[in-house]
Amino acid sequence: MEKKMRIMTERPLNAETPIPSLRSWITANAVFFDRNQSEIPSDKISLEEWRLGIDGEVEQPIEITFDQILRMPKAIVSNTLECSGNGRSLLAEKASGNPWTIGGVGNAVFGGVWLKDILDMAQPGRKTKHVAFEGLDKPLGSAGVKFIRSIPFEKAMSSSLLVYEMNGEPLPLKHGYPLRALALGWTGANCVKWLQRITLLDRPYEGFFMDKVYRVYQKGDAPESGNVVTALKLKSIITQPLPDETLPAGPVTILGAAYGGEDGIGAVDVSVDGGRNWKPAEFIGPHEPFAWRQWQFVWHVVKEGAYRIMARATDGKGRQQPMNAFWNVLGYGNNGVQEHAINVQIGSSGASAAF
Ligand SMILES: Nc1nc2c(c(=O)[nH]1)N[C@H]1C(S)=C(S)[C@@H](COP(=O)(O)O)O[C@H]1N2
Ligand SMILES: [Mo]
Repeated sequence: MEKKMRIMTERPLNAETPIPSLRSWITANAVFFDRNQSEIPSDKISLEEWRLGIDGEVEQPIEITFDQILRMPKAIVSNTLECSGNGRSLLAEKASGNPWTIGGVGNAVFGGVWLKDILDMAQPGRKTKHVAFEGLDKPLGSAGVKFIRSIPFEKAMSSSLLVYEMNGEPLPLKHGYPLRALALGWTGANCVKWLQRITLLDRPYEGFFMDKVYRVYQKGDAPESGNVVTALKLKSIITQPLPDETLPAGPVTILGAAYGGEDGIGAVDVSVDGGRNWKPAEFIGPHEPFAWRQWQFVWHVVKEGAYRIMARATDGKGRQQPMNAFWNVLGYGNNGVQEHAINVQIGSSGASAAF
């Protein structure tokens, strides 16, 4: 089976995971999607010289060595990471940005330390509201803006990690070696790679990557007026069959993955008739907070023809995935059931639709 990344841009490197590689609970590092605003740093980073600085609204600014981090209590957490713009190319109305289909997402087991344990070492001050992360990557383009992002102090202290391991390997260079931030259940943009400095602030960080992008806004509105993209939105993707595949009649195992960031997944329902009738899918594989759930639905198809398959997720609180995406200028958070439907052909192509 073809398992090559679909490269959207080479410089910076933006590439999506091939659909067959999304059929596993763990997404292998070699095919885990790549999303970069800047140049990936050189692999010459020396762990001896590397330091993580923590400053800003703290009682005690500190510099931590990599060795100190390795000696701290360890956290191992599985987390589904998705780019805010994943699914953008499937929107009915065009939105600007990388043309992701469904492969701007992956699930990995990360090893590292709780961010709280690191921040506590610097003794956060009372005024702290946000935590800003800065990476080693050098900006591309004339604007020369560094990728700096901040998350609320509460999120940083409750459910965020600094990770140095991914799926049992040292964090690969492309994914932020030697250390990256991971705001569990939040989109990739909140998870700064090649981390070198953390600054505690009394307000959100102000800068291009906070104010102009990763904001949900409509045409004619100022980007700053929109909400910042945070948690993953409830969604289900279909990973088997592939879109527009032709299959013989007989049993077809429909596979997919459903994820909902912080609220988990309660159920997935499948329709093979364009949304008229729905039947529950069955979950397969591990079930962990912050990680997607793989599901399957065995479809016994006897009649040749064209079919439209849809999947709809329900979260742990009973809320359902919307039938249609909420459109916005930068095409973030496409979680529409309709947008993620696929068409397949059963039997010889050319046979007409059964409905
Ligand atoms: N330093 C740095 N961190 C970054 C980025 C970046 O360009 N520079 N891109 C962000 C975005 S938009 C996403 S979706 C994720 C992608 O992580 P991955 O390439 O490991 O899949 O990293 C985030 N962290
Ligand atoms: Mo992203």
